[in-house]
Amino acid sequence: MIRKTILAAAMTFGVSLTASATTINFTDFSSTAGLQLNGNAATALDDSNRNVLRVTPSVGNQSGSVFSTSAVNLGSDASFSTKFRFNFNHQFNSGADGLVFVVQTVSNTAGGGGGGIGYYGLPKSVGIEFDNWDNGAGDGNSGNHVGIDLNGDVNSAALNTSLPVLLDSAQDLFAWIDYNGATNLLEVRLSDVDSRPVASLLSYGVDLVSVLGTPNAFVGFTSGTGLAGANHDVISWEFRDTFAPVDVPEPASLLLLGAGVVGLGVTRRRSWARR
Ligand SMILES: [Ca+2]
Ligand SMILES: [Ca+2]
Ligand SMILES: [Ca+2]
Repeated sequence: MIRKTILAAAMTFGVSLTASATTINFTDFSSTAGLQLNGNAATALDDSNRNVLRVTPSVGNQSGSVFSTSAVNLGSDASFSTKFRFNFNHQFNSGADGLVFVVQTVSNTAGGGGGGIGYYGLPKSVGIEFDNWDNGAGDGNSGNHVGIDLNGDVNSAALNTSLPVLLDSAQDLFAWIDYNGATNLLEVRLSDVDSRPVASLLSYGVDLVSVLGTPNAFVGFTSGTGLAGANHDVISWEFRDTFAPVDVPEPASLLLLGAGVVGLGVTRRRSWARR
């Protein structure tokens, strides 16, 4: 009995330290198992023959979203980390309206299209928008910006209008979004190469537990088009239900501690066996 308890405890502890916290991981979208596609969202083959998630196609007046079928439990402090690769292409009338990474708790539907980017009107939510159309003051008068939106309001709570990339470049772009519930800090990173930038593009303090009202959230993407449009494609996506930034190596001390705990379990087992 004692032996079993010690081993079980050691294994549980080791798993929690060394196993990945990944709960969603799509290297492509040849399968969308576990996802619900809403509105005009669909899978598609892009120009490079990749199976992508086309959250909205390059057609006017579209609204689409893709969310986890089941709510993900973010834990008591609502922490999460995610990374995705995306591409806006086949623009018409200069490309619009963008893509939003959304954590919402009420439903897994899409909001208003056009300048609403499929996010407008979603209550109890946070949206990180990649906006390629200038709708005026709420967009910082920019047609190439990243913003943090709350509770379905596309007038961003925080904006960066000096991006290192052009959203309408039709090139693959990479985004990293991390929320640390212990510090209440939401950080956004963006690059045109697959290498996580050291500096964040946006860093915003927000108590997500208060915004969401529950740690159980549908996570995914929304998009919209209006009189202008583009294919808004997500090419790959990883989501973790803890603060564990993707592409940041696990601290060596944690790995050593994990190994030590496993070693402890083995030692106890041997000493018990001798009796
Ligand atoms: Ca544009
Ligand atoms: Ca806009
Ligand atoms: Ca905007």
